[in-house]
Amino acid sequence: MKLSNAQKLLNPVVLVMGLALSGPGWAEALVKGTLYKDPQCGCCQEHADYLAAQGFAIDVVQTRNLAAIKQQNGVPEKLQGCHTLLIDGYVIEGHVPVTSIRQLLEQKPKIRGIALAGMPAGSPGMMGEKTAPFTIYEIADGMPKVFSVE
Ligand SMILES: [Cu+2]
Repeated sequence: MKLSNAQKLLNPVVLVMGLALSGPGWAEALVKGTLYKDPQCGCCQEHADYLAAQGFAIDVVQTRNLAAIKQQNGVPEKLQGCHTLLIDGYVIEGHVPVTSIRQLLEQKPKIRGIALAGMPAGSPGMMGEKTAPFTIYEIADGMPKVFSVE
């Protein structure tokens, strides 16, 4: 059941019925996550907004002790980005594009998570122009392996 924005505004009853009818399928489609960021970080918020626009339900938690969050979730220093996102028991570090996040959540590999280290220009939530493909690494024990390139 698809409604235009105008229809949603004009007819809230139809909208509520539509959600009720689509039931668990609709609820499952909503991916929930928690994003930890420093209160000063603007690009972190931009990434949270990008995820929300892609249909993720993200709780943004401001913290001045991000290092502790990264440590608790086993994010190695080399793979650290500016913020840390937790979804479904996985840690997603930095400005990772949703294609890779969806791939992670669908394939459910036995790793702790994935990371786009640093703050590459042009990545989701980051300003500037993309100058090279983004390499997303696995967060796992042993040598870092490439999870995806996009
Ligand atoms: Cu950032």
